[in-house]
Amino acid sequence: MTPHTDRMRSHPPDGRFGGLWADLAGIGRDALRGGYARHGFDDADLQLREWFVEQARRRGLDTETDRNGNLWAWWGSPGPNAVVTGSHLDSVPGGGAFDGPLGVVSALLAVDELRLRGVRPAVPLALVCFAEEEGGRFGLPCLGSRLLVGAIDPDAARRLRDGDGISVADAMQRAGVDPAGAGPDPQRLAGIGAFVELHIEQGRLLRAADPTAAIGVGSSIVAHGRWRITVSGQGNHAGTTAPRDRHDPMIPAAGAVLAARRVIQAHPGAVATVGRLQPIPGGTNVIASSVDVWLDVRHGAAADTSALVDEILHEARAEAELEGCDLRVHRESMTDQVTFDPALTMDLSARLGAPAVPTGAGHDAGLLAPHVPTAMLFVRNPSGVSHAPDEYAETQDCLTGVRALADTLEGLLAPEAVPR
Ligand code: HGY
Ligand code: MN
Ligand code: MN
Repeated sequence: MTPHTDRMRSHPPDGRFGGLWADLAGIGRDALRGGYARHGFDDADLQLREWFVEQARRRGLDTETDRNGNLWAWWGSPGPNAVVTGSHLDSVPGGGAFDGPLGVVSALLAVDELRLRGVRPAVPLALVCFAEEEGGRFGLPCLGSRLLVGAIDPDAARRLRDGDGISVADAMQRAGVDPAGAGPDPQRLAGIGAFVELHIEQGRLLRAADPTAAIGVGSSIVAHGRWRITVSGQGNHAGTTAPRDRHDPMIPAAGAVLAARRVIQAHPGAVATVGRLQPIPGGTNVIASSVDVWLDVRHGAAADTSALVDEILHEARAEAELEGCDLRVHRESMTDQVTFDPALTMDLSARLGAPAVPTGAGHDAGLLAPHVPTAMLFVRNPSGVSHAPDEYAETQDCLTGVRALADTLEGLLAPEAVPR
């Protein structure tokens, strides 16, 4: 395999990246928040899926939607030791353009690149778009990959509802996927020989590792989870209720927000966030009767994350006690720490001349990693900002990412790479 940099000269940067990127630019724009609102099985997602199927068709790839609503495109008939690459098409509310779609566009262009190089895969190559990775609609991240690997009870998944009360089952049905069939897909999982997800980097660890690196290789994902805290008090009039007569659930809610910050300042490397808070009834001149607060906490392994949550809840409960409010907690998701395949990671880091870096962002690759040899490639994100409209990667770096992905896939597709 010639060094990665030489290969970049073998095929000059092409405009197809710009063309595919332009196809997506107008789909699912979030008029209220800026950026994008593309959520599992909603209209924008269905439009993106149609686009992907058309792009796959143009490349002679056979597409299928699996029992969990994940979308696949095959070069070669599905079979054992398949090399799989892809990511997701959905976004967080008001999300950026790159988180997810960059991995899908790069996978399509990597197929083009492999064909330009005359690569004839020794095993099948599949592109995949996992369903509802962000959990932006139904509250559970990596819904499609969790179902695939059996990391969630299918009935519990079907019952999840969005803000309008639409269930996952209804949304899947509307998208043409029979919800009754959702659940673990051991045969499909067993057929995967390796999974590689290319993703825009989120955060600044790649820059810290090597400010000149356009590409990084994922080494691990920190444990991360989501908790819904419901505080109940006494709704009342904002103008006529004296402080001593108040049972205002917003006070313990505020306690949770401030405790999250205090706790992570005490634990280097930890992060805890309240980005979503929903008071009922939500009137300006009304003391709320209850409030839902969502906590996103990430640190070390699952036990470390849970210990931080306990600290935060301890402080919020103390505030609830003082305010005469009731506080209840529901854990919505927990994903333990994941280390990507060490041999694959080391090989890619050497082959691509790219530093191996950890990440605090969850990915479908994190769900597959315990089951199949899995790697991640990160494309430089100059600001590190993600989950926001100004998430950005330079086109040149994206093209370098396509070539790095093509190099990676070429190595995995070669006859000598196929385990006997
Ligand atoms: O939340 C995450 O880390 C991912 O973007 N789903
Ligand atoms: Mn994301
Ligand atoms: Mn993502």
